[in-house]
Amino acid sequence: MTAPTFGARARAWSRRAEVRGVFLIWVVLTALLCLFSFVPARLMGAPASPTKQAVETTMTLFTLAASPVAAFVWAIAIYSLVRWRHRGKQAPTEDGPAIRTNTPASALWVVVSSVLCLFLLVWGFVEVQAVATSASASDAMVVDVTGQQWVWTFSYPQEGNLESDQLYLPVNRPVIFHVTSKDVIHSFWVVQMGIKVDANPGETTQTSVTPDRLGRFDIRCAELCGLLHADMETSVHVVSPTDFRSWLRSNGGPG
Ligand SMILES: [Cu+2]
Repeated sequence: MTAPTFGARARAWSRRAEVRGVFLIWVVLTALLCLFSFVPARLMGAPASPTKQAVETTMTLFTLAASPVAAFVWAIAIYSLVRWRHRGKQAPTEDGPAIRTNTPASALWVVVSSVLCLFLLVWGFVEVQAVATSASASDAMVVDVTGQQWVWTFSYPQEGNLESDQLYLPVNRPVIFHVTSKDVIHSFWVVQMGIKVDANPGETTQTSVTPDRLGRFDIRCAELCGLLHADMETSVHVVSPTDFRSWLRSNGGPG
């Protein structure tokens, strides 16, 4: 008698009830997760900078890549819980046979994990490199940001240290934020521009962005900082260069 061929063994394997059950749950869960993977990145509103665009693409892509993996683990767990649940009042008297090794399964798991990790790593490096360009731009505008319980203050060192509690920025010009705090730790978060950095007392942290859409966007504190933390928010107004100069002039800046 000859041993069954690989094809025959695969066909027999694919006809097993547990393989079909897990596969079915895996397909449904993967589809659901992929469907919802577009949602989280879009909850924060339309992007107002290339950085936020990159954040959205990355979040969506990473969720898509993780969906089949998560669904596979859940599919096995759900199938096992439903199909092989122990029923009856008595505790089960014996366990199933221990499976110590399954070389094809281990090999497949290692290969799939490695490929996924490598892809995420390379993608991450490329995107970080791409969004870091604002920080090295020669025409970048510097804005000093100070957090204190529970307000943000902005000052423009290149414009005679003009101070404001609203942030005004000219469109398409790179900005570098130097961020600090007067009291406790806050976190400077420009929601639709996809940047966030801690504001620490006695330290200066830095982040940068190039706003590329006109409009008014949200600035929030993203670090629990006391009683009125939830109210520690203000707006950033992205305006044309001409409007920016007239805003500077009307607020006592050099214009
Ligand atoms: Cu806060």
